[in-house]
Order: sequence, then C-alpha cells, then structure tokens
Amino acid sequence: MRIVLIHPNYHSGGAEIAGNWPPAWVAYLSGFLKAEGFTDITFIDAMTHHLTHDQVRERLVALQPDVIGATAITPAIYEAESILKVAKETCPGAVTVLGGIHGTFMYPQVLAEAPWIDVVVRGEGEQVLTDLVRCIDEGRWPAEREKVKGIAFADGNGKVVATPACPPIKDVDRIVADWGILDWSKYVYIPMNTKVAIPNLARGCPFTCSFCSQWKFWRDYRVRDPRKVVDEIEDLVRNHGVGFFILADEEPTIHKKKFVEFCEALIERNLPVLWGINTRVTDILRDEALLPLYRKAGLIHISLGTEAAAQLKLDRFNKETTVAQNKKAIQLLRQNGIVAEAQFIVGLENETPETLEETYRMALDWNPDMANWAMYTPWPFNDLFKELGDKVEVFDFSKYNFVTPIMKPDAMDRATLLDRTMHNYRRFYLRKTFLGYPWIRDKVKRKYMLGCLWAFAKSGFQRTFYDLGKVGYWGPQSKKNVDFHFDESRTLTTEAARAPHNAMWKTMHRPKVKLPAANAAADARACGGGTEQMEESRAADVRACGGGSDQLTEAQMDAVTAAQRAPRERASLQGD
Ligand code: B12
Ligand code: SF4
Repeated sequence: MRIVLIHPNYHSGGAEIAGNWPPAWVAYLSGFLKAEGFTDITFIDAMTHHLTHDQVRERLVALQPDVIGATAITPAIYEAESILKVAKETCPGAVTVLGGIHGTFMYPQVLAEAPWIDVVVRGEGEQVLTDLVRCIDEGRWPAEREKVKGIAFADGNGKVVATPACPPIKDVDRIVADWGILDWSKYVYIPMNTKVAIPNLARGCPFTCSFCSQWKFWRDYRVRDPRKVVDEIEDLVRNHGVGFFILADEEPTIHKKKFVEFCEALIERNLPVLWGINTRVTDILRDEALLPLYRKAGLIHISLGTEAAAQLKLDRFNKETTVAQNKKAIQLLRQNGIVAEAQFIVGLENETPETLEETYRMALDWNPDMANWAMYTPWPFNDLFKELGDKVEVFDFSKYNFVTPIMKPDAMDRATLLDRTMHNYRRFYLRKTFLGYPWIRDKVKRKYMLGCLWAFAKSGFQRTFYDLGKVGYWGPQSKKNVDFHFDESRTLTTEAARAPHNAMWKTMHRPKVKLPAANAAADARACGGGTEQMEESRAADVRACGGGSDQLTEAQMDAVTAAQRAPRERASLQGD
C-alpha cells in the first residue's frame, strides 16, 4: 500500500511572510499510519517548493501510489481540487482523498465541483484515514465504504453520502508525529533564521467564538501528555535543527496544570529553543503569577485574540472578554519579557474609516509589541456567517485568506478598507522601528523583534505582504486601481450551506452566549446536531472548563477531564 500526501501550492501574504512552515498534518497522519503498519508514505510539499502541476505529475508517475491525499484549508481548496485532478489523471487507479477543514464542512460542494475526488475525510484525520487505508488495503473499497466512519463521497447516482462522524481520538497520546517524513532544508523561520516546527499539545477549544471555525472542527478539547510532547520537541531540536516552534493549538493554556507541566519539562530539558502560542487574554490574566515560568521555558511570543477595539464587537464575536482585559493582558506579557501581539479583526459590514482609526488608537494605548489587522473572513460554516446573510457576496474561496477584504463595508469600498488597514500597519510599525524595538533592553527579545521587522521589510520589498503586489496596491494614491480579482462565477451551493447542520456532526459544547434570535434555532444544530443536544449539566461543565469569567481550579479541571474521559458519557457526547 503506497500512500502519497500532497500540500497544495497555494500562497497568500499573511503568516507566510515569517518563512516556510512545516505541515504538521503530514507528520501526525504519517506517524499514526506508520504505527498501524502502513509505512510506505511519501510527502510532496508543493507549497514550500512552489511545484507546478507538471512537477507533481512527474513525481506521481514515478511513485505510482495507491492512495493520494491532499489537504485544504478554505483558501487552498481550488488548488487542492486541481492537484487531485492531476493525481487522478496520472494514477487513475489510485483513490484520491481530500482532508482538512474546508472539505469537512463543505463536502457537498467539493464533491460536486471536483468529481475526481473519491473521498473527503471529515475532521480529525488520523483514525479516519487509517480506517480508510485499511479498507482499501483489504480490498473492501469501494464496496464497504459506507462502513468507514467520518468520510463523505458521491455514490455514483448523484447522491452525496456522509458516513457517521468518527469519534475524536480519546487517547491522544496514541498520536505520535513522524517529523522525519519532512525534508527539513527549507523550513526556516525568518525572524530567528532557524528551523521552525508546529507541534500539537492540545486539540480543540472549549470556547465558541462566532467567527471561528476551529472549535467546531475538533469537536472536543483534549490535551496530550506534556512530557511526550516535550520528547517530540527534543527530537525536533536534536534531529532536525529546530530552534523555534509554535504550538499548533487553538487554546494551549486553558488546562493550566498541563501547560505548566509542559513548561516545567521544557525547563528541565534545557533545550536551545524558543517558542510561541496563540491564546486567550483571559488565560494570561489567570496566569499572571506564572508568566515568569512561561518565559523561562522559552515562551517568547504570544499572539492574543484581542480582536476588537469595541466591546459591542467583542460581544458580537461571542469572545467572552473585555477591552480592559485586553489591555491588561498585553501589559502583563510585556512586563514579563514576552512579545505581545494583538490581533484585530476588521472589515465587517459596519466597519468605517473611523472604527479602523479606533483600532489604531487602541493599539497605541495598549502598546503591544506587534499588531495585526486581519480581514474578517466569513467561513460559511461559522456562526456569524448566518447572521450576515446576503451581505456576503463573494464566494471565491481562494481569497478567503484574512488578507483580502471579502465583505464590502457599507460605508466604504474594499480598496479603502485595505488602504486604511495598511495605513494602520505603516504607522504602527514605523513607530516601533524608531521608538520601540531598538531600545528593548532584553537582548533576546530585542533580537527577536528586529528579526520580525526584517521579515516584514522583506515581504514589503517583495510586495507579498497582504498580497499587495497581486492586487496592485502601491499606497493611497493607487487605491482606484486596486483589483482583488474575485472570480465572480464562484457561488455557495445550497447543499454546502446546509452541510454544517449535518446532524451527525456533534460538538461537545454549544454556544454559551445567546446568539441573535434569527440564528438561534439553526445554530443550536450547527454545533451539536439535531435534537440530541448535550444536556444542560454538561454545558455547565464545559463552561467551567473553558468559558465565562470563572476559571476552574486545578482540581476541578482534573475532575472535568476525568469526567470527559468516562466512556459512557463520552459515547453519548460523540453520538455513538
Ligand atoms: C500552523 C498554521 C499555519 C501555517 C501553515 C503551515 C503548513 N504548511 O501547514 C502558516 C503559518 C504558514 C499558515 C498560513 C495560513 N493560514 Co494557517 N494556521 C495554522 C494553525 C495555527 C495550525 C494548523 C495546524 O498545523 N494544525 C495541526 C494539524 C494537525 O491540524 P490540521 O492541519 O487541521 O490537520 C488535521 C485535520 O485537518 C486532518 N487533515 C488535514 N489535512 C489532511 C489531508 C488528508 C489527506 C487527510 C486524510 C486528513 C487531513 O488531519 C489532520 C490531523 O488530524 C491553524 C489554527 C489552528 N490552531 O488550527 C491556522 C489556520 C489553519 N490557518 C488559517 C489560514 C486562513 C491561513 C492563511 C490563509 C492566513 C494567511 N493569509 O496567512 C495562510 C495560508 C497559507 C497557505 N499558503 O496555505 C485558518 C484556516 C481557516 C479555514 N477555515 O480555512 C486557520 C484555521 C486559522 C484560523 N484562525 O482560522 N497557517
Ligand atoms: S478562543 Fe475563540 S477564536 Fe480562539 S480557537 Fe477558541 S473559539 Fe476559536
């Protein structure tokens, strides 16, 4: 059984400006498959190596695989579909598989527009792909495909079939990465000029922000044994030259005890590695006294979902934080020598030049080390999308990338939105360049910040930042000529729009804050499915483990984790 995994050659000018990042999905899938006896796996990183379709075709001709899988986040979906078309043309006998977030929720549309894709793997991939590969290996494909949990396929009679969701992997310590499958030569983090990795400590998120797709995707919050994750990091450092990593986690710090264990194990091993995370403001406030420990463990960069300068917007995002908390968290991080990055989401229908200006003033007031203005991107499977209705007019998913204004604000055109956003970036980083970074006393942090500045500058020269070269933006004077090149022929199919409501897709929690009345009925289904919602008492548990203003004590967190592990209860949550 020969398996080839492909990362599609899609690019957009956001996080990529910091370098080439190794695809964690490949390492985790490969590790799991190998442990189950499927060891003939090759990875083609078409993204990092900018491979053309012909170059990928050549590799496939030589490899002649039995299974060819590609990943797709939403903006990469068309490129993933195209590369799987190449795969089908080149190896017609191979089973073509799509995995990742986009297909998980949008499989009806994907299978209709790319009929050469044999199967979509929905959600967490390790178990499902292994079951699928075993089914193929044992000659039971396609006759017994309906027995493989967590997949979707077209049955040949014009019907799309989605099998029941596969339960999230309970014993997450079974997931051991195979980082050796990657060719490490190109995965360099520009700010530190060192190799970079993206290991996973925890999966999922107990919160339910209305603009976010991740809490729905993983369905359950689980943490790996911190010591085993540190073993993995030690392997990355010693055997692959990694000097910096970010945790792939949505919410790495909510299980405080495990996160502290993780930091302590890193301190014990004394590895020459710095790292970063994305996390929530409320966790930073909770962990004020622990921040020196986190820094001692090498945690140098924390990106905070501060999201908005106005409380109304935070509430609309179901963020469960306050503007005052945002400011305080940034101060705490800076006091502890940790780079604080504030993330704002801009570009909803009610954005105006004034509200954009407010975010800039807020950034000055909070004084984070870095600030980031991401364009609101209306994933059709998130809760806010339903509220927006026909205000979302662009369904060219290749532009759903946080740097292209998908929504047109009522009070300005998209080019103005981009221009005002760039205005914020220019002012913010100009100030930091002259009045901020060079004067940072802590040598490690100063070097890191100057490295970040270099990465920004490089992408500025290359016109890759925010895809400015592609859209023709050269400053305010060029606004009239900016063209986002939306493919207007792309639409959202009704079936796909409904897919997230699939009753088999159960999430362990549901939105904790009341959503706008118009959505309430649909939303309850979207996250949990049908009438079999989690009972109220469970919702309270989840709230305790993640949400609201009340954080759990360590003992309570352990109790909740233990309860969550109880098989009977778990089965009921997972709809088994
Ligand atoms: C690391 C990361 C990156 C890295 C990517 C590194 C890489 N080469 O893969 C970098 C920094 C480059 C990056 C860039 C971008 N990212 Co990013 N990124 C992440 C992050 C933080 C972690 C992803 C990760 O590795 N997770 C861990 C792995 C194990 O999970 P996974 O990828 O989902 O894979 C599992 C399943 O999906 C499934 N699976 C996945 N692929 C496949 C394939 C097959 C065949 C099968 C069977 C299964 C399968 O199995 C895997 C194991 O269970 C997530 C946020 C988050 N916390 O998840 C955002 C996230 C994925 N990024 C996102 C976006 C939008 C982007 C950018 C467009 C933003 C920008 N403009 O910079 C770019 C696009 C880059 C590109 N060219 O594709 C969004 C995608 C949302 C969506 N609905 O599509 C996310 C979810 C962030 C968010 N807040 O919404 N990103
Ligand atoms: S805290 Fe909110 S934005 Fe962050 S992963 Fe959880 S649900 Fe998504």
